[in-house]
Amino acid sequence: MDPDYLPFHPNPAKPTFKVPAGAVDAHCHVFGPADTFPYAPKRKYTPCDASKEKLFELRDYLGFERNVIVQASCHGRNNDALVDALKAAGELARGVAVISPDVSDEELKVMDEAGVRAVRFNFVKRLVDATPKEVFLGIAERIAKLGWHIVVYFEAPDLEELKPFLKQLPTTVVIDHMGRPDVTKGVDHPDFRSFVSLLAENQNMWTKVSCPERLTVAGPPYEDVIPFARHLVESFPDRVLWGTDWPHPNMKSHVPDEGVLVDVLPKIAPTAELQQALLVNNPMRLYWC
Ligand code: 0GY
Repeated sequence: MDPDYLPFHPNPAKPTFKVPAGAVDAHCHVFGPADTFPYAPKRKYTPCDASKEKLFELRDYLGFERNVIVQASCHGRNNDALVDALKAAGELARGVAVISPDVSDEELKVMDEAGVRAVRFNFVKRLVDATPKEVFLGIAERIAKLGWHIVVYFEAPDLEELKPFLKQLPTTVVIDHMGRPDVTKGVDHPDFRSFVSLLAENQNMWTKVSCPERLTVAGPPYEDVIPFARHLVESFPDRVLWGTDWPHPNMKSHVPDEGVLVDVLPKIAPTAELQQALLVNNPMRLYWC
């Protein structure tokens, strides 16, 4: 079973930027290994195995202390690989699961005890078949009672249609990868301004200023994505998160070097105060309180 995209970088560069003590990589994944944790039969892509051991090695190498591990679509609604990684990491990781509406209270309890603190609603059409919004709203009501929050993944063209739904969600809502803007349009384009307004008007909405490797047209070192992330960090310093996105599923243009990704950080969060909020205080408040 070969992966259908590029494997992750075998030996990333040591970043020049030193992340603050206690920094959190708030968006990363574990995949398989497939012989222990098989991929979902209905997955839209086959990843390369990316074990928890490799993830923790990368965490230490880059100077991070903690991870937020996000369930990706290739594992469907089976969170076993995620829960296994969370249990191995103990206090050093939290998780974002993908669940079905018929999940039992007992299953939720097991996930909560392992460190799951959120569910992910994925609207990216190339990754998942559509889930009716009422189903998501039902899940939202249930997980809100556990004190969990919601992570939402969609692409910029779907924002307007999704806005009424996003505003109905009863918890903190974290939007993956800045709502995936088209960076060729610039930060002043109505599409990105609409995304910024959503955050400005809804205090419960946060975003991850992550994934320059997916959003870039120019390629590394991702100068074309920096203005978008910096704008969000400076406008909403207390509601932004950052992650490596290791092992970068579905990357076809180039193999991202996590050392280069970390070196983007001082360009999007140019002061020590902004870096502390982005990398430590915000993720700790959301996932470790
Ligand atoms: C990411 C990116 C992607 C994949 C998934 O759930 C997933 O399969 O998240 C992507 O292809 O954009 O890391 O968020």
